[in-house]
Amino acid sequence: MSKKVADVLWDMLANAGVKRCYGIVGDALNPVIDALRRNGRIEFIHVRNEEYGAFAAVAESYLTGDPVAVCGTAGPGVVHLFNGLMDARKEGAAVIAIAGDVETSLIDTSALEEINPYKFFDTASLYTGRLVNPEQARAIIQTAILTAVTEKGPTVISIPGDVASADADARPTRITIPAPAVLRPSDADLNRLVEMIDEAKTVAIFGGDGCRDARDEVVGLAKRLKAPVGYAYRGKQWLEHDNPNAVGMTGLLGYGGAYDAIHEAELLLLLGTDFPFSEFLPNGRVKKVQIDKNPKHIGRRTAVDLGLVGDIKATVTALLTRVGEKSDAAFLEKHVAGTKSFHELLQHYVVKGPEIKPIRPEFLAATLSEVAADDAMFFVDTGTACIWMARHVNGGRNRRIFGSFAWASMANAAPYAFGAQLAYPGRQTIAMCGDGGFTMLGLGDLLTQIERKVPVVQIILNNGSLDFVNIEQQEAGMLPFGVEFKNPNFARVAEAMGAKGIRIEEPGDVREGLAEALAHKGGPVVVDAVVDPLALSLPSHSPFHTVKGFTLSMAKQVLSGRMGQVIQTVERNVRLV
Ligand SMILES: Cc1ncc(C[n+]2csc(CCOP(=O)(O)OP(=O)(O)O)c2C)c(N)n1
Repeated sequence: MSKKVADVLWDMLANAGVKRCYGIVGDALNPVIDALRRNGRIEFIHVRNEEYGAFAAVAESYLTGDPVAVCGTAGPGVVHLFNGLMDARKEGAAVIAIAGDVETSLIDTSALEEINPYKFFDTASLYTGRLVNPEQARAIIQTAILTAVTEKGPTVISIPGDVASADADARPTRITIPAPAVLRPSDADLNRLVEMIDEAKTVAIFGGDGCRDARDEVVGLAKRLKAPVGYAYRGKQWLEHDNPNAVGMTGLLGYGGAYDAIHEAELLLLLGTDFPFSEFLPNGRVKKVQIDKNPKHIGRRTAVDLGLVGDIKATVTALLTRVGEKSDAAFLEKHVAGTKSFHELLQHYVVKGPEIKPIRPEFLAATLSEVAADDAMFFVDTGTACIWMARHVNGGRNRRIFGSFAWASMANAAPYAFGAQLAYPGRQTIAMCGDGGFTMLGLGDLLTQIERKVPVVQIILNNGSLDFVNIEQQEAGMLPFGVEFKNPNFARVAEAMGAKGIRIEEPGDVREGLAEALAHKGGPVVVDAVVDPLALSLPSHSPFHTVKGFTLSMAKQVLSGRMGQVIQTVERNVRLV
């Protein structure tokens, strides 16, 4: 049988390192999937919702660095992919979407399930190609793959069924993937930076995911400059562990001395970070230098005094050959001490945890951090889980922590964990899910995990509410509205579906319940952790309007007869400070 266009597609994707394609089959996509079956080198992961597959692909690609494919059929199928593709765009994952398209004879006729792929994918996709003629195939597929891999983001190949099953052009379809280029700033800019460092009495560092391959270099620079190191969520896993200069995170989830360190330093080095909360970054007297391989990141969150385009490893390596050692450690010691006392404060609900019911999420997360393996992979849902993971789960050289930190979608953790487990079979994989998030997307595709017997542990923070929004509303001085719901017993639901279910209601059962979940190897586990819905959390540095808003909300609740809840909330949380 002669090669079809769809055969060329999977050949090229497999040659580029794609190992899996997540999605759902159907009409326009059928000839494409038939070719995947014939090809045999790429595993098809049949999910129950395309969005779940797209999130799984994001995690797989983020962790492995390889491109990963997803597919959805024309119209509704590709629409379901979209949220995951936005996540890939924001989190920087090479996801290639194979989008079913209507027959070429129907294009632009408002046919059933027709969607204009250029318009629809425009916001998410770095490149969208519509394959309407077999002769375009090599160029479109090549461009989609190389763009995804080198620019680290999603691309789309829209393919009508009739073109997929047409005979392929006979020309060769080899593809080569270049290793990442090394990017270093000019000597002039590096010298300017060295001057600024030499002039500054005190230096602080704030790093993000750009420090991924440069951990040792950044920690080495911090040691040399006696600089405290704060980090964005995406930098935590690289810069926190085994780093005596670590001072935690700033922002809404913040903890430690990071906020003070970056505001009190004479010079702040922003390394590989696009931290979006400008209000938590210093203005005024602090001089700022930003280094990033993506020039679009420079100066967009806060005005900087010097911007350098380069990858962090190459740039810091070059810097280390030029900067001298600073001798005064007082600034560093002050902020490390501040971090230590903040940490002690944070331990309040961890230490008291065994006696408090409903279970405090701080205690749950800290216990999880203790019982999890040194190379565990943690995934976190957008919601309060992000707070507890940031503050109470410790990273480690071989641990991974990943969330929808830049896109902030709900329901990301369970599919992330699924994709990660497929990429690293047998490695401990933990998703900390909101009950809103898990019921939004995780529950249906728990069936996929069960069928594949993947040992993913999903811990559901069963607080009966969209708690993060509950906090947001209170901080804005509103009355909580639209945030409560009723949950089933998730452990029993999981058991009925065929997974292992563990319900934890008693604080005394937390350690044992988590250990049992992590020891289960035969398939997925759902831990239904009934946690305190009133475990609200104010940011480490609460701007005045936040505290005022919170107080106002309390006042409104009192006036509306919710006094009991107010007393409970205040009573439970004021003990923290
Ligand atoms: C798809 C999506 N819808 C809505 C939001 C807005 N949002 C952010 S956090 C959150 C609440 C999450 O609730 P839940 O999953 O129950 O976790 P909790 O905060 O209670 O731990 C909502 C609604 C979002 N980020 N993503």
